[in-house]
Amino acid sequence: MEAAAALDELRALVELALDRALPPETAWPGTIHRAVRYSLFAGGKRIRPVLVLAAGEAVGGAREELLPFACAVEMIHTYSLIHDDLPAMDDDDLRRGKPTSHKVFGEAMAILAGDALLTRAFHLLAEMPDTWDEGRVRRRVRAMAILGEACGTAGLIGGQVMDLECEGRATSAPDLERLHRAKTGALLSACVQGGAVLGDAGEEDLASLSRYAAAVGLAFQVVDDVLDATEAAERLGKTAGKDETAHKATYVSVHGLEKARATARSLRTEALSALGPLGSRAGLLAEIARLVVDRHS
Ligand code: GRG
Repeated sequence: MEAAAALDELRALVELALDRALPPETAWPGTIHRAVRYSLFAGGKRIRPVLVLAAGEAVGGAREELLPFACAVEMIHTYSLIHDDLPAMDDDDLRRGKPTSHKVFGEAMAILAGDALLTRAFHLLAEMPDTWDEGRVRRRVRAMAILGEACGTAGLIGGQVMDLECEGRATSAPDLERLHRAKTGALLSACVQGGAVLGDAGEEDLASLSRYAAAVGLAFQVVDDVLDATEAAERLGKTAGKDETAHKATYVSVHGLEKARATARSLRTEALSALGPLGSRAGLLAEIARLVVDRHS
C-alpha cells in the first residue's frame, strides 16, 4: 500500500478507537463530555497516534495492543492544547480551526475537559483483560511509565514552565533546544518509544527508534516555529504570528528563519539515518519524518 493511503488508514482507525474510548455526549454529566469531544474531534492531524502505530508495527506489534496507547497520547496532547489556550497560559481564541474550549464552554469547563482527557488516558491504559500474560502486562506498564514521564515535570509540563519563564527574555540556543525537547519532543518521543515497547522491540531497534524519535520530536517544534512566522491563520487553524507578538523564544527568534529551516532539514536527515538498521520495516516512519518537516499546518 502506498504510504499516504497507509497513513489515512491508520488515522481512520484512531478516529474510531478514540470515539469508542470515551463516554458519549449523552453520558452524565453531559457538558464535560461535550467539551471533551469538541476538542478531541476538532480535526487534529493525529501525528502522535500514527507514530505509535507505525513504530509498534515496524517491530511486529499487534494493532489491538497499540491502539489504546495511540488513543492515550492523543488525549494527552489534546488536554495540553486546551490548557495551553487558557487565558492564564497562552490565551488563545482559535485552535484546530475552531474557537478554543474556554471560549465555547467557559474556563472552568475547559480546565476540567483537559483534566478529564489526561485522567481517561491513563485509565484506558490501565484497563487490561485478566487473561493477559505477564509479558503483555509488563510491556503495557513500561509504556505507561514512558508516557507518564514524558508528560511530567521533566517533559511536557517542565517544557511549558520553561516556555512561560522564557517569554520576553533573551534565550540561549541550548536553553531553547532544551525547552523544545521537553515541551514538544518528549511526548512525540514517548509515542515512538511506547509503540516500540508495546511491539516488544529488541534493544537495537529500540535504540534506533529512540534516535529517530529525538530528531523528529525536535524537528516538529522547529517547523512549528517556522509555520507560526510564515503561514496564515486559516491554514494553521490557530492564531498566526503569535510567537512574535507574545515575545516567545523560538527557533526563528533565536536563529532566524533560514537557519531554522536548515535545522529542520538536517533533523529530517538525522531521523532518516536513524531508521537505517530497520530497513524496509521503517517505510512509514520515514514518510512521517518527511511529512513533519514538509507540512504547512
Ligand atoms: C499545558 C502542560 C501544558 C502544556 C502545553 C501543547 C503545549 C504545551 C503548548 C501548545 C503550543 C505549542 C507550540 C505546543 C507544542 C506542541 C505543538 C506543536 C502542538 C501542536 O501540535 P499539532 O500540530 O496539532 O500536532 P494538531 O491540532 O494537529 O493535533
